[in-house]
Amino acid sequence: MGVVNVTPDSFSDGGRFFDPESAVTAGLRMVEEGADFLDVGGESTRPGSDPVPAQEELARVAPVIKRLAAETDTPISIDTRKAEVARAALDVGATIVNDVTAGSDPGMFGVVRDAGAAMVLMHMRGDPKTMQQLTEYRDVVAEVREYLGARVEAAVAAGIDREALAVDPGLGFAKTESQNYLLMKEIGTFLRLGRPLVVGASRKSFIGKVLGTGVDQRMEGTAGAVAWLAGQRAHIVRVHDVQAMARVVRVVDAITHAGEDR
Ligand code: PMM
Repeated sequence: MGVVNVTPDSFSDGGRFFDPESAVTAGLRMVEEGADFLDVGGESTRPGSDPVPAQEELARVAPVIKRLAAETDTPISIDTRKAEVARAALDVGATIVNDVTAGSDPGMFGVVRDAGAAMVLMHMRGDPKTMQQLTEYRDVVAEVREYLGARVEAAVAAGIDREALAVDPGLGFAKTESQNYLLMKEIGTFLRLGRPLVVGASRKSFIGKVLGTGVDQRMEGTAGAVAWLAGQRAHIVRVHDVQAMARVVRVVDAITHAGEDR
C-alpha cells in the first residue's frame, strides 16, 4: 500500500505531494512500482499534529482521488477519521476507508456500509495530540488484539460485511518504542482475528531510534521491518518507498513459497 499524503505537515513526506498534480504523479508512479493499493490522506496524524477541518481535508484529497481513480484500476483508500470526508471520497472513486480510529465517528460505519466499501480498522488511543501520553497497557499485544476484535464485531453489527474488513495494530499510535517492536514481534497473533492484516512501520520514529537516523535515512530500517512483517505473513504493508519495498516483499514471498510447486 503506497502512501500519498496530501498534507503540508506529515512527519515523513510532509509537503512533498501537497499540490494535487504532484500527488497524482506520485500515486501513479507507485502503481508502476508495484503498489496494490494507494492510501490518500489529507490530515496528518503524526504525534502532536493539529486537526484539519473536514472541508479543508476534503479540498486536499478529493481532486487527487478523482484523478487517480480515472487513471488507474488500483484500489484507492481514503485515510480519514471523519465520516463526512469518507463519504465524499467514496463518491469520487475511493473504495476503501482507512480509519486510524477504527470507526469512532458515529457516522463512519454507516457511510462504509451504504457505499458497500471496504474498511481498515486501526488501533489507537486518544488523538494525535494526546496519544503519546496514553501508552500504559497491561499487555499491549493482548489489548490491541481484543480492541481490534471488538471493532470488527462492532462494524459487522453495524451492517458492514466481515469480508470487507481489515485490521491494523497502529504502530506509532499511543505506543512506546518497545511496544511497537513487541507488536511487530508478535504480529502473528493478529492474524488469528481472521482478517487481512495491514501494518504501517514505514519511516516511523521507532526505526529512527534504533538506527539513530532522521526521517530521510530510514529506508533500510523500514526494509528490515517490512521483510519481517511479510515473512510473518502480514498481508499489506503501508509504505512510502514503494519500489524498494515491493522488491523486498517479492523476495520474501519467493522464500515463503519456495518448494510449493514440487
Ligand atoms: N500510519 C499513519 C497514517 N495512517 N493508517 C494505517 N492503517 N496504519 C498506519 O500505520 C498509519 C495510517 C502515519 O504515517 P504517515 O504520516 O506516514 O502517513
